[in-house]
Amino acid sequence: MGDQHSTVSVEETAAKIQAAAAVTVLCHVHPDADTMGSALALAIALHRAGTPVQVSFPEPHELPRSLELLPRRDLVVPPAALPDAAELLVVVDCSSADRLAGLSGQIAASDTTLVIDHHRTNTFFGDLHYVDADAQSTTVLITRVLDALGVEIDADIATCLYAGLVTDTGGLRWANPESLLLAARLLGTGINGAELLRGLMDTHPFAWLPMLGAVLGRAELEPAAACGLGLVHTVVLHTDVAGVAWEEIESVVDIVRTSAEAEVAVVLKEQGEQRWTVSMRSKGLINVAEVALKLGGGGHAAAAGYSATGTRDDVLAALRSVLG
Ligand SMILES: [Mn+2]
Repeated sequence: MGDQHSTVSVEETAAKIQAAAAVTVLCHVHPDADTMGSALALAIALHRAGTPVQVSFPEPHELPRSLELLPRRDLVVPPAALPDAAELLVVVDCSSADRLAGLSGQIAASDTTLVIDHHRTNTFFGDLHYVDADAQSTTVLITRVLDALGVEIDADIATCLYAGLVTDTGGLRWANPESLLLAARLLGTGINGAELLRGLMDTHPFAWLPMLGAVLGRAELEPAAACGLGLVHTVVLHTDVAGVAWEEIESVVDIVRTSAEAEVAVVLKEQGEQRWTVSMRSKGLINVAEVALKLGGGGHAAAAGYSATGTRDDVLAALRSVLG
């Protein structure tokens, strides 16, 4: 296990990748566009350079519909098809080993685990870490690595990088200057950014609408919670989600967080009998990554999450006590 002393520069990261005879790239469980875009961008570059490379992610090994927009998914293999041990394991967009779920055993089995991530709550669980919490997406970091490797950013790689960049910046809503400059550079390769963004962020099956109706109808506002800054929360029950993929459920919090009266928005998603995953968003006054850390999870200052057990009221009570 590494620690902060195992931090490496972008040049050292590129050199390590260049020296590897074969590379396995792992994404986090329930992959999103940032983890998969990062993995595929790196894999496409390595494949082109003649380095054997494969991408995988933990079970359930089912790619969200929106990520079918990404190129070269033939580089993605199911966990069972991975070698037992990789010479170089690159883990992208994962703040902790548990985000690899059933694939976390790959860390101990590989010669070297290189973690590339932008979560402030990263636990430095590998051997080498290129972690920069000021980067707004892991694809920003992958771009720096590809530049250090002298890789040409073609349309396929640009599509993967752009997918992670736009989704992790809320469709560039909170993009910083580095992100916007990167967006301009990637669009300059000729990719259709509007079509990609619509497919990734603004497209849902019809079943999303009745699910939203039920879930938003039970939203509650607690003006006194979160130090008086206001908390809005709702619950996604198992019975709401028939015919709706988990990625559709992930989008609920982005609607709940628009409530003007609440600094913090929370969605409790029922995973089983008294088992929940909790998504949190803040508007900037409360650091929800710190809240999530205290409750066993992690994330970013404005977007974080954790797992919890108990009744809905137990989970909300524990959350209120941390939020203040
Ligand atoms: Mn990310």
